[in-house]
Amino acid sequence: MGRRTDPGDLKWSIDPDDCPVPPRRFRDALVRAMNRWQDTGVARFVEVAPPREPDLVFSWHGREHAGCRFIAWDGGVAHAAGQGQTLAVIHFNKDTDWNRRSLFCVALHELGHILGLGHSPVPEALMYGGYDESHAALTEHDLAGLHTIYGGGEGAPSDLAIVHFDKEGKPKHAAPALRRVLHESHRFTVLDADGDGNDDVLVWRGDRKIGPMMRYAFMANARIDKSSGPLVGITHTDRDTWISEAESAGPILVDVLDDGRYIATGFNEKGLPAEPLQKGPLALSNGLADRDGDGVLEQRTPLPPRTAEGQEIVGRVDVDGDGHKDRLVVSATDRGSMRMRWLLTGGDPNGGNAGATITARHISIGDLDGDGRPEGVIHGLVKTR
Ligand SMILES: [Ca+2]
Ligand SMILES: [Ca+2]
Ligand SMILES: [Ca+2]
Ligand SMILES: [Ca+2]
Ligand SMILES: [Zn+2]
Ligand SMILES: [Zn+2]
Repeated sequence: MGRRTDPGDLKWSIDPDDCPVPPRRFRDALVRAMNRWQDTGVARFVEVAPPREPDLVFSWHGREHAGCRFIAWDGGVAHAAGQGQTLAVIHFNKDTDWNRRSLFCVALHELGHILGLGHSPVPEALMYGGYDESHAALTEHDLAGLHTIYGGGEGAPSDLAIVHFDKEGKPKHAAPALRRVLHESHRFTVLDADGDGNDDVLVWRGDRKIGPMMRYAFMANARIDKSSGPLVGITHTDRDTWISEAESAGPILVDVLDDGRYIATGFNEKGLPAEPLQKGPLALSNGLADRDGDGVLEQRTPLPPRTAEGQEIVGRVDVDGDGHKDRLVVSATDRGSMRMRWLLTGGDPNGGNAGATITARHISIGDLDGDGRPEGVIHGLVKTR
């Protein structure tokens, strides 16, 4: 939902007006909840009193009150507002029956919103939508979200690494990895889903189960800015779903039936699949094609990257910063992974000295932060040389 610039120094205070519980009990619950987040090593909370200005104020309100544009409303018990702004607030509903446990659980959950987490689709996660007193601890799902925003945490096979490239074309970590987002049978791609000029990362199910899609959008230095989703019902039990780009039509989601018939859907300005497209010739950059436009794909699964001399997928970006555009060549390995290498041209558009070679389970290239230089999104890095 956004990133705080100050997670390591969050100054907080309590507005005691209308507090319906003993103020000491309220404060204790808040401190215990803040301590849980502080234990992650990412956030640190410091209580302040006037004249020092807080970044976060806890206060009490009736169910309806004006002037509050909250970011998350949790069952009428509380909400967080102002996330990403100078002053964030957590408003507790003074007309709810509170006890020690509910104060703690609600504070713990709302603090997650303040730190930038949205609602999780995972029922056991603290940040699962909807308030429930059984959610009294940070789970691995909540931590994965926190570490995706601020860095840290342990690497896992389901991470997507975000890299940029050094002067030899070797990948270097550019930003925190997207932690634990690519589970077995998930697919991902990098493209500009909403047309704002920055590429996004899309993740969806690839195993013919009804499943959600997530979209991750990025800011300067390829750090995650916001995620959208889960968008449910993007994939279907009877179809195979791919997302790729057509030269003139931009990003397209294609649902393919076993006989090759398909539905192609374009994306809207919010980066979501919108209206089905008219039948017509289709050729996507991943190889899917209905060249005669009869509504049946001649090529219904993506082509593996060509071997031999390889397939140039992103030509014409200057990786090593010498002012000359370089060539990216990808090929499939015989072990089902991808190999990617840079040819640093030094000005000769057809030549090029071999830069680094990267082998990974899957690599997708784009410009996540719109600075004109490519980032790589890498799943399952095998080796670099
Ligand atoms: Ca975008
Ligand atoms: Ca056809
Ligand atoms: Ca160059
Ligand atoms: Ca970039
Ligand atoms: Zn409010
Ligand atoms: Zn919530």
